[in-house]
Amino acid sequence: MTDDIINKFVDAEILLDESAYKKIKNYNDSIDLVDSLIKHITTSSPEMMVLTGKVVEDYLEKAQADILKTKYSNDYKSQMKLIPQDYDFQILKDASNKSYTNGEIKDLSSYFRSRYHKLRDLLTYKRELKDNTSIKEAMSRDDAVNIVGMVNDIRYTKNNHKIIEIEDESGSVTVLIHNENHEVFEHAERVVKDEVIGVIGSKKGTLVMANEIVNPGVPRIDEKPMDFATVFISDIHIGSSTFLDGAFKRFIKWINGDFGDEQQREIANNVKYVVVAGDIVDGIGVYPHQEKELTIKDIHEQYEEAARYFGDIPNVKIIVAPGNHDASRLAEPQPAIPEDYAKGLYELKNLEFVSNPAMVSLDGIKVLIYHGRSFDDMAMTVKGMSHQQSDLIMKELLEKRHLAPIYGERTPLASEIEDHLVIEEIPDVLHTGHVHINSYKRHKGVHLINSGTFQSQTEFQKIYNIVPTCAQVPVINKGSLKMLDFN
Ligand code: D5M
Ligand code: FE
Ligand code: ZN
Repeated sequence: MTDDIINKFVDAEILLDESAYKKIKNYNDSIDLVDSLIKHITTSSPEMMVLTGKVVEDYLEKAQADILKTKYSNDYKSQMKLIPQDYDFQILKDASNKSYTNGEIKDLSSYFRSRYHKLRDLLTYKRELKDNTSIKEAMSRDDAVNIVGMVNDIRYTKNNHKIIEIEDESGSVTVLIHNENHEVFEHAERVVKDEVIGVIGSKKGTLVMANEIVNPGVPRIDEKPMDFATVFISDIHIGSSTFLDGAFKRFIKWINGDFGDEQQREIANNVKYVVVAGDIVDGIGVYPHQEKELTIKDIHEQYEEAARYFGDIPNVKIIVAPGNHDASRLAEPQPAIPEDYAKGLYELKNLEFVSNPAMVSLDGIKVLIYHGRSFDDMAMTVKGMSHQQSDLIMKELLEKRHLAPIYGERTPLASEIEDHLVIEEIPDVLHTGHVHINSYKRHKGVHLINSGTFQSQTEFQKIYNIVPTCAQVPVINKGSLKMLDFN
């Protein structure tokens, strides 16, 4: 690719400076751009010897303006995206190549130590916990208690007070939360096993009476300017007999400017990125008797079919993370979908694969992508939480600064040397899927999005009374959420 760019200019007897080269290389469709640039230069300024970054920039700006003009003329058609866009795409965090173990037990202690230290560091930043001591030290003194620990047990007394057992490297202690202490008790009801919390209270014999439970939490973030649109989808389940191919085709037509009313086409025209948060295909052997519900029974074929669909979305950067139906190991963090399974998708030059979870930057907007397997555990464990309201779960995970706090339930977590599911950096957008039900909330400035599904209700979901919201696609258009319906 790199040599192709240079060779083409050499053939045309045009020299490139470094900034021009970088700008061209960073384009999604750089070879098309090279061809059109050479044609443009040889016709309009045949004497040009050195192509600078500024010329490339001006050329693209003019091209964009021409597109807008076309848009406002007679019809919209797909030509609006014929010119490649200038992406600023970066992968900020990806666990694909940072997974060192097969999830073997010997690494469990380093995994938990990593989790504890990362979260304790975040908690120690908090004003109210800056003087925290070890549990051992707190219990050897007689004054106020200010500690940070990982939750290893939660239960109730017979009088319905709450008991939370926490531990650090020095020891463990039993924390009692009185049920008449409403505010703290209510917080304690949301505490789950294996999360790391701060406890402020007083010593009472061998117990700690809690006055406050502290989460690592998130500060309010500033709104960033966004002059483009990003589309969020997940749970497409290509290969399943319940995959809504008609709706997905309409979605693709819309992105290409060929579907929808004027306002919807206007949004389509702004789309620069599509983020896919897992379950792109239905996979095989994911649940018992799945083959009865598959129209494509080979996982390679499912990805080839996916490549045909996504191949119809040119000039938009597509980012794909795996889910529990994809061809990646099940334990999280899940490495990116491997090339062996998805050759056709790997051939699409505007498509990028990342791990689950992963953090990417889209023109400076940080998007944390997580499929959402841990929502099953949260919905099962915490009163008031459900698949229907994944926004409440996302808010809670953000405050806990961990994507899958509960260890050893339905969410298989790989016991790596490092815990990759700690939310170390606050994203601008947290994008999840898995529950097949759309949700959206703004929490402290962070967009919390669940992108629903393109699969209608399955037999499995009927049993669990899960009613999916199908083919409804969230788009952040210039900073605000729009929902588009492709039913
Ligand atoms: O998940 C589709 C839906 O099914 C989603 O709402 C979660 C739910 N689901 C999936 N697996 C489980 C388990 N093991 N328990 C409870 N609920 C579950 P998908 O990942 O697309 O199959
Ligand atoms: Fe799914
Ligand atoms: Zn899923």
